[in-house]
Amino acid sequence: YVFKGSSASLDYIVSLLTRLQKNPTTKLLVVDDSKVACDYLRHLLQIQGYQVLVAHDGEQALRLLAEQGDIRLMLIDYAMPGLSGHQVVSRVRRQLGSDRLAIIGVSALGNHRLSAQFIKQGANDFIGKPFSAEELYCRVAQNLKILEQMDSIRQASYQDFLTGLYNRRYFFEHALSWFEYKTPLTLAMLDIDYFKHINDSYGHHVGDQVLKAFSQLMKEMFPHALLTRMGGEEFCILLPEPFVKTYRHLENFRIGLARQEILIEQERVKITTSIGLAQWQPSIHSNEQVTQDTLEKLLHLADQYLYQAKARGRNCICY
Ligand code: GH3
Ligand code: MG
Ligand code: MG
Ligand code: MG
Repeated sequence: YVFKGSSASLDYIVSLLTRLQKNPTTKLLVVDDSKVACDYLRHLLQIQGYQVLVAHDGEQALRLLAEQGDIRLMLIDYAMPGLSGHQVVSRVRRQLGSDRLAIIGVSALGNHRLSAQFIKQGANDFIGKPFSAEELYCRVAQNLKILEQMDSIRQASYQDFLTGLYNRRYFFEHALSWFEYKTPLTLAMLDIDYFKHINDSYGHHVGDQVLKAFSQLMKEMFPHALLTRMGGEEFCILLPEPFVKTYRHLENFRIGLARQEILIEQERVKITTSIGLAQWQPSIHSNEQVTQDTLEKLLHLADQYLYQAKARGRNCICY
């Protein structure tokens, strides 16, 4: 109905529908004490397919940002009763970096101190009033595109390129958040046995394919775990499950792996894995602080058990 009676070209409609299909809920927040200004911005942005929320003062804007969690861009006026646009930006930036939320300051054109101050407080961009719809669209689209690029860079920096699993960096930045749910956790360290032989016998690139196949098997067996390639042929499984349950799954995984042949370019490759298993129990009585040290200790313990599993002859689990 947006297009009824308008002269939007077919190209425009197709590009809009494509964008809606790709990204149906890019949420924007418009903050302005003037209802007329809010309605105008909302109208302009909605016909571009964005989902638009509105706040009439700074406090309401801060509340919406906290509640919604997935607002990608905020357009914010400078002069408002209560918190000024600058103050809101400065507060928001204590929580959300410019790689998570784009902020465009809006104010009367010609006052360069206002625009500079917006940027100094952490806004990504600035638009002077009055602005054309075209300028608004360009700036919004450009800032959203930069966020998307940031997202893909972040994702790439957290992913292991060969296997698609998480890498060490992701593990050490995020594993601790798994301790917040106050449920028992089990952590397993896995190391493929005699992997050097695989490389020596079949070549390094078959070795790579084996690592990929091994990772795929882990994903299928442990869809709810945090799966990390810690390095080389060493992997970590973190699961919010009690020890006994994880142990059973790991035993099935280990036995299944040893039985099967991985088919890679006419080669039938057999591998086994050694596993060290450690558990963490949330303390019910004390208000124990979970720190990086908690994680390091758990890893160290699992590592020691892995070492034992190797010493015991490999293809087994120690705990
Ligand atoms: P163990 O049973 O004691 O673990 O013996 P291992 O041969 O698996 O252990 P070692 O640590 O001696 O060798 C690991 C090998 O893994 C050496 C290295 O060349 C190989 N490797 C590490 N990363 C990769 C990789 O990305 N691709 C391939 N193809 N091989 C890798
Ligand atoms: Mg105002
Ligand atoms: Mg090994
Ligand atoms: Mg190793």
